This record gives sequence, structure tokens and C-alpha cells, in this order.
Amino acid sequence: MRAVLSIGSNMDDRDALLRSAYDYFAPELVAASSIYSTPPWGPVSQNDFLNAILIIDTDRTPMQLLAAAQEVENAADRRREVRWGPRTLDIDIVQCLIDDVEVISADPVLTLPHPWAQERAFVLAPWLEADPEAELRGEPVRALLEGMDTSEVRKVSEF
Ligand code: A4P
Ligand code: MG
Repeated sequence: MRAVLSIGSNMDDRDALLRSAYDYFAPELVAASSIYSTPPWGPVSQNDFLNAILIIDTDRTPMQLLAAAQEVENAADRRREVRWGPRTLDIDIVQCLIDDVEVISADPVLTLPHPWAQERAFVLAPWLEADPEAELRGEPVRALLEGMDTSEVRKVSEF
């Protein structure tokens, strides 16, 4: 299975936290974006995030991948307090592809593709960098990004 992961942090040592996720998935890594600084998306007023995209090839099932992602979040001392609020490390599964076909799931435990991905420049801009040919629900990510304000989504470093 090919999976696209969005990783984000806006608390504590954000850079080290993103690198902890990168290191965990490094054995399965196909491509990674740069690390981006992004303004907070959503209703909660909070600090800027660091965000990145990791693309992996893995033998895990989607549910096994979710469990692994939650373990890495917990290792980052993740506390779930406010929905969409500040977090040490968030790992969202944006998309899973099995034999090049996008997995579709309405299960609230694991909704695929991630329901907000197409609205989020902090997901789409790094994804386009990691995979210029990426598609989400049949739409090129490049096209989804057109017309979105990406002026504050800035590359700050590489992994
Ligand atoms: N879940 C369902 N589908 C998925 C999926 N595709 N990937 C379930 C991961 N998890 C999925 O998530 C709540 C539940 O979603 C999980 O138990 C899982 O079974 P959570 O991580 O515990 O809670 P959360 O992250 O607070 O909520 P949510 O809805 O996942 O928030 P988001 O969508 O992660 O948004 N602004 C910027 N610039 N950068 C960010 O990274 N992130 C958020 C959080 C808000 N604003 C942001 C950023
Ligand atoms: Mg999340």
C-alpha cells in the first residue's frame, strides 16, 4: 500500500517532533516534502504550525497504519484536549492507495481520503512538492491548489 501522511506540530520542539515521525517512517519512505511553516487553519486561535508530507510504501493495512501513527503521536506526549487545537504531534492519513486505487472509507475511526485535505493548503502545498503528479479523488493536487492562498505556507527547512 502507498500512503500519504500529513504531519504537523505547533507545541514544544516542533522541528524535533516532526523529525521523530520522519525517523519512524524512514524505512518505508518513498518521498518527503520540505518542512513548512503554516498559519493555524480552523476556528482555534493558536501558534503557527510546522507541517510536512511523508509518502510511504508499507505492508501495513490502513488500520494498522492508523494504530502506528497513534503510537508515534503518543510517544510525542500527545494530549488530546481541544479539537483542532494545539498539539505536539498530529499524524493524519491523507490518502491510501492499493494497486494505484484510492481507498474510500466513511468510517469515522479512519475516514479516507482525509475529509479536510482538499481544503488545506498546509496539506496540498507540501504534497505537491513531494509528488508533483499527486491526485486526490481524481483531481490533480496541482489544480486543487490553484486559487488557494499559499502566501503564508513557507518552506523553512529540509528533513
Ligand atoms: N480519524 C479519522 N480519519 C482519520 C485519518 N484519515 N487520519 C480519526 C487520522 N485520523 C483519522 O483525531 C481524531 C480521530 O480522527 C482519531 O481518533 C482517528 O481515529 P485526533 O488526531 O485525535 O484529533 P484532532 O487532530 O484534534 O482532530 P482532527 O479532526 O483529526 O483534526 P485535524 O484534522 O488533524 O486538524 N493548522 C495548520 N496550519 N496545520 C495543522 O497541522 N491541524 C489541525 C488539526 C488544525 N489546524 C491546523 C493543523
Ligand atoms: Mg488528527
